[in-house]
Amino acid sequence: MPLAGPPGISRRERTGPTNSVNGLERTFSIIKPDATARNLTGAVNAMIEAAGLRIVGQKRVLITRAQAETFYGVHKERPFFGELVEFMTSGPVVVQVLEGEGAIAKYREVMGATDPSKADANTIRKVHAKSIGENSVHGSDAPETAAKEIAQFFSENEIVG
Ligand code: RTP
Ligand code: MG
Repeated sequence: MPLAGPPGISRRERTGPTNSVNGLERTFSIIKPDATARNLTGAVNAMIEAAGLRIVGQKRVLITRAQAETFYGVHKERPFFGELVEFMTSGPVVVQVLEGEGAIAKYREVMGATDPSKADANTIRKVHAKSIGENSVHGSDAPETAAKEIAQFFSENEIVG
């Protein structure tokens, strides 16, 4: 079957830098080192999938200091920045692309508040997080950041919707 759009042009070029494909939104997720250390990847993924989000890209990696500093660059003047970079590079993480209707807001809901003591019942952070710093998961907060964060860690052929 012929591909839609002009030949020789990739899907990313046809659609532009977007986090929305076929009407479905994509968000970027990280299962953080405190969760991988406690063997919780499957438990977190079960909560993601139960909420109706589809894991369309996933890999377990060690992120470098430079990657962590870029990723959390918006927080570089905050007092917790050094600790945050230390923590995010302290062990394996699982980076993910999640897809679904309203995926960004839905995943923020599934994650719960940044501080687990303030998170709603049955959220990932309420159930699994250790503290505000070691809070088990990251999720993008807006379409622009989702597109940027996905592109930092995934190439187009690693995302299969
Ligand atoms: P994330 O970016 O990781 O999804 O978390 P978030 O949007 O809920 O929170 P954000 O304000 O973006 O903060 C980023 C991460 O920095 C750590 N943090 N530590 N010690 C502290 O007071 C403090 N505040 C924030 C957390 O790991 C938070 O997820
Ligand atoms: Mg954030």
